[in-house]
Amino acid sequence: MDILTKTARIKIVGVGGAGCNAIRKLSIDKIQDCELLVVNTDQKALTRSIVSRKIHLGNDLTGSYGNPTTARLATERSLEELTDALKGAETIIIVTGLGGGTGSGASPVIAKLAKQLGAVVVAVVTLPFIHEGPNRQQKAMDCLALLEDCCDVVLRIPNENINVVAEVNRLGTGAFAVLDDWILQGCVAVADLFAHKKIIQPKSPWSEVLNPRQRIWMGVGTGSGENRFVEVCERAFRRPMAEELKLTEATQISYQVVSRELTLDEFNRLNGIVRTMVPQGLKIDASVAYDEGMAEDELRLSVWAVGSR
Ligand SMILES: Nc1nc2c(ncn2[C@@H]2O[C@H](COP(=O)(O)OP(=O)(O)OP(=O)(O)O)[C@@H](O)[C@H]2O)c(=O)[nH]1
Ligand SMILES: [Mg+2]
Repeated sequence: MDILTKTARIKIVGVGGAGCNAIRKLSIDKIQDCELLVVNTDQKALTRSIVSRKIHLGNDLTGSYGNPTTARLATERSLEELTDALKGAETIIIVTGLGGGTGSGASPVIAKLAKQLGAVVVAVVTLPFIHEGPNRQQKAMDCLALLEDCCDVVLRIPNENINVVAEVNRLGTGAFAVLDDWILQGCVAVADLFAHKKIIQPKSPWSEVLNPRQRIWMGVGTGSGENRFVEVCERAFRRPMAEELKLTEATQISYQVVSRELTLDEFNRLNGIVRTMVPQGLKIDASVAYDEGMAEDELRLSVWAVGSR
């Protein structure tokens, strides 16, 4: 059976080369409630993808040759197929690397369609390395403006940030492998906001906390074993994925903790550690969700802080 014929609440769409690569690992690490789709103008790249549901944008193309307009037109020719694949989802996460032709040209068309289909639309995008040059930067900025017009949330991840995260400065495919992993963690964090049956609900729904033009600080930490509570906090706070503001400038902070099970004592312990890591007096909204797919001693934390521009 085609997995997309039974409707998942969350659909994750990898767009273009980077987007398709980044969600590849998700098809192995399976996120609860999610289905995957890859779309590209480049047929060859699609063939290589291990994600089973694929759409070749424009049908007859072998790539966009770096031109977002070519990709936009190709995507408009594939609207029917895209509608079929995306309809019924409550949340659609669009994952792409901005700066090339396909991701930058196709993503806004897909985001608009997703919105028309009634979904909550989240874009998880990377911004080019500085060394990729002004041409790619400009294409990324143009696309970002379009995405901010039609998405509910845009998580912007600057590629440059990985120099802080990776132990060594890497270029080329080494850097991209680290980035792929990072984007994946961003997707998981977004999916966590929506996917699970929450044991503790956030006081404010995410839609009141996040909007596409807000500055976002976001960090993710996973950990296991005895020391997991400290570990997840250190990872999430020391190496944020997006850091468009300082925590001291945040108007609100919310965090999601996901585990197989969590006792009240454990939750209080985690909450206590989080409180030592954020500026005093800041409003903190916490939510807890269970994921049966996780190991008993495994924990995942995502922290979101927001501030106006
Ligand atoms: N995470 C990740 N980022 C990548 C990868 N390859 C390229 N990038 C980044 O993503 C941006 C877009 O590149 P691609 O995804 O190759 O481009 P595309 O969207 O397929 O567009 P065209 O190939 O020009 O049609 C680049 O400017 C890089 O910053 C990758 O394998 N993984
Ligand atoms: Mg490509």
